[in-house]
Amino acid sequence: MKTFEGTLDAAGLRFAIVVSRFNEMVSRQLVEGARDCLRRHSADDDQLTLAWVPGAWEIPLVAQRLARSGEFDALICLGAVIRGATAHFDYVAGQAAAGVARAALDTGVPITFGILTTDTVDQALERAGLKAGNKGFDAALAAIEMANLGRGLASAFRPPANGRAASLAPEAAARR
Ligand code: INI
Repeated sequence: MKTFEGTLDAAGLRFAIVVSRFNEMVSRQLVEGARDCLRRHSADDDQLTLAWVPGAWEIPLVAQRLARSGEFDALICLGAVIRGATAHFDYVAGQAAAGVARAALDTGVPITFGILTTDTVDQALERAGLKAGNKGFDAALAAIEMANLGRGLASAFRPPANGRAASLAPEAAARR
C-alpha cells in the first residue's frame, strides 16, 4: 500500500502568514505561536513572509494573491473574530473561513486556518498562548505537514494531461 504523510521538517520550505490586525493583542500572540512552531521545526526566518490586513474579512484576498504568486509552499492564516452584539460576527467569520478554503482550492496551495472564532475575548486569549494552547502554533504545524505532503504527492504523481498539476503547490514545486 502506498501511504503518504507529510513530515514536520520545515527546513527549506517557504511560508507566508496572513494575519488580521483587528483584536491585535490576540493576533500578535498567534503570530508568535506560528513563528515559534516554524523555528522549532527548522524553518529559516528569511523564508517567511508576514502580511498584515485590517480584519479577518480581508484575509482571503491577500491569501489568494500570495498563493497565486507561486512563491510559497504553504500559507498560514491567523486572526480573531470575536462575537459582538450584532450579526456582524457571523458574516465576517463565515466569509473568512469560506474565503480561505476557496483560496486554497483555487490555487492548489495549502492554506491553514488559524482564525479564532470565539464568543468572548477570554476564549480568544486562551487559544492564543494561555490555557488552551496557541492556535497559531497549530496552524503552522499543519502548514508544514501539508507542504511536505504536497512535495511527496508531486513527486509520486505526474500532472494530468489537462495541465492541472497534482501538486498541492504546483508553481512552488516547479521552481525547485
Ligand atoms: N474583524 C476581525 O478580524 N475580527 C472581528 O472580531 C471583527 N468584528 O467583530 O467586527 C472584524 N471586523 C472587521 C472586518 O474583518 C473588516 O476588516 C471590516 O468589515 C472592513 O472590511
